[in-house]
Amino acid sequence: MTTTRTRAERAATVRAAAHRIRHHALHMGEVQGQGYVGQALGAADILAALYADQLRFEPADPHWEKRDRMLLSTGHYAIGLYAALAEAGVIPVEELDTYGSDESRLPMSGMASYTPGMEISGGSLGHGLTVAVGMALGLRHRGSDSRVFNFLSDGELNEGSTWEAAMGAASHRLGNLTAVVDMNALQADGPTADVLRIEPAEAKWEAFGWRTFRVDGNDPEGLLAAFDEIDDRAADGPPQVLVCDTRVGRGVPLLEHREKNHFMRIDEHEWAICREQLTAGHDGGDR
Ligand SMILES: Cc1ncc(C[n+]2csc(CCOP(=O)(O)OP(=O)(O)O)c2C)c(N)n1
Ligand SMILES: [Mg+2]
Repeated sequence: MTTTRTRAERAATVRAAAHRIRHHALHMGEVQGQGYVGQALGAADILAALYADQLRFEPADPHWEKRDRMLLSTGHYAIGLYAALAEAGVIPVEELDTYGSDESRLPMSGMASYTPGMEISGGSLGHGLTVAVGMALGLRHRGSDSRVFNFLSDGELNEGSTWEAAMGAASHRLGNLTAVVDMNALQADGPTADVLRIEPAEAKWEAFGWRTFRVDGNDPEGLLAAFDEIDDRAADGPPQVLVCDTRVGRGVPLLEHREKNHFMRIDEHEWAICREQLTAGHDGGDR
């Protein structure tokens, strides 16, 4: 990204955006009384780095041809993406009140056909990277310099289709494709390490021909440092992956330390505590 702002200044913007994304996610969780709040909190810094710093898009025109494509393959993370899209001006903040209700454009798992900013319909895991490969190839054939990002989870690295797509991307030298993996060490049935071990993850991506980075996914400055190395819009290099270690529930200690944190049920009285803890933990920095 060409900018005269220092990385520290950009990181401050990302940190502030991530904080608002977390508040939006808590709000949507409260509307439903439950949900994948922990994932949204954990991924907020990554989503903020993407939408507040990396992605090229027009908030008023989600189908703008020259946009970068951000594919959320983990449908259940939609709550986090809606929060980021609201922060980015693609979805009106007031519309978050409708999250998960009938007739809403913001169902619990986003729909490409009617959710603004949602490039693919999620739900069935392990398909995002396959679609991203096709999109990246298609954009390159058209001479476009748009980039394709695929946000995927560590649980999705258990899917064979992810690795078929990884091979395809390297074979076609899709340098315009970046995978961003939320390594929160968790999946539906428990810790990823216990369900199906995928470490050492970097070695696997490298073996599949990807240029690989690994950072603390809750550290905006580190995220931007990695994204700066990745960003060259070179459509003919190896595909690149950023493996991000994150913590479920990040920013809200009550949720960070909760057992059964894949799909959280949060008591009515706890939402206010969550909001207070989130606000108390923020350093107050802003754009
Ligand atoms: C193909 C497929 N298999 C199973 C599921 C059911 N499922 C929904 S979320 C989830 C956990 C996937 O791991 P991850 O995304 O890492 O979980 P999280 O970090 O959100 O706890 C599973 C198995 C699914 N949606 N799609
Ligand atoms: Mg996970």
